[in-house]
Amino acid sequence: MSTSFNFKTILIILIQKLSMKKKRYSHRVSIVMGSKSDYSTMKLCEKTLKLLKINYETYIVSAHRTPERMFNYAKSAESRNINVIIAGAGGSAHLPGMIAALTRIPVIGVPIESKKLKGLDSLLSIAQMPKGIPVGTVAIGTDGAINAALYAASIISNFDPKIKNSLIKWRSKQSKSVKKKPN
Ligand code: AIR
Repeated sequence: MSTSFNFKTILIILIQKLSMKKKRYSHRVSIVMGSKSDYSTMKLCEKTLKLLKINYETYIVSAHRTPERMFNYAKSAESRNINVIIAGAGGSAHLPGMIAALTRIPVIGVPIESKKLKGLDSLLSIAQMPKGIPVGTVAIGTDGAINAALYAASIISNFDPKIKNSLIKWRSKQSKSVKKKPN
C-alpha cells in the first residue's frame, strides 16, 4: 500500500517537473511588431527561428496605437521566461526602445522598410537610443529580420547547447553553399 503510494507520488512529481520544464522553455524568443503590415518582413524572423528549432511567440504590439498592450507585454515578458525580444517597427519606431525601457530582457530592433523614407526613419529611430537603455539594431527590412533571429540564437547558444549546435550547423551549411567561383 505504502509502496504504491510512494510510486504514485514520485510519478506525479516527475510528471509535474517534466511539464514545468516544457512550460519554462515553451517560448524562448518573443517577436513583436507595430502593425500587421510588418508581418511580411517579420515572418522571415519566424522562418529562421524555426530552422534553428527555437520556440517563439508572435504578437502585434504598437507603442503608439496600443500603449497599454505594450506595457503589459513588456512587464510580463520576464515571468513568461522569454530570453530575447525581437521588435520590428516602422516610421517613428519607438517600440523596441519602449519595450527595452520596461524590461531587462535583451531587445533586438528590426527597422521596417517604410514607404516614405525606405526605412531610414525606422533605422534612426531604433539605433539612435540615448545612453542608458540599449537596443541591438539590425539592418533595414528582411536582412535585419533574418539577422535578428540569428542574433537571438547566438545569445541563447551561450547557455543552451542544443541551440548552439543548431547555430553551428546552420553556419556551416551556409559556408558550404557559397560557390568558389561565380560561373
Ligand atoms: N507603427 C505602428 N505603431 C507605431 C509605429 N511606429 C508602425 C508599424 C508599421 C508602420 O507604423 O510598425 O511599420 C505603418 O503601420 P500601418 O498599420 O499603417 O501599415
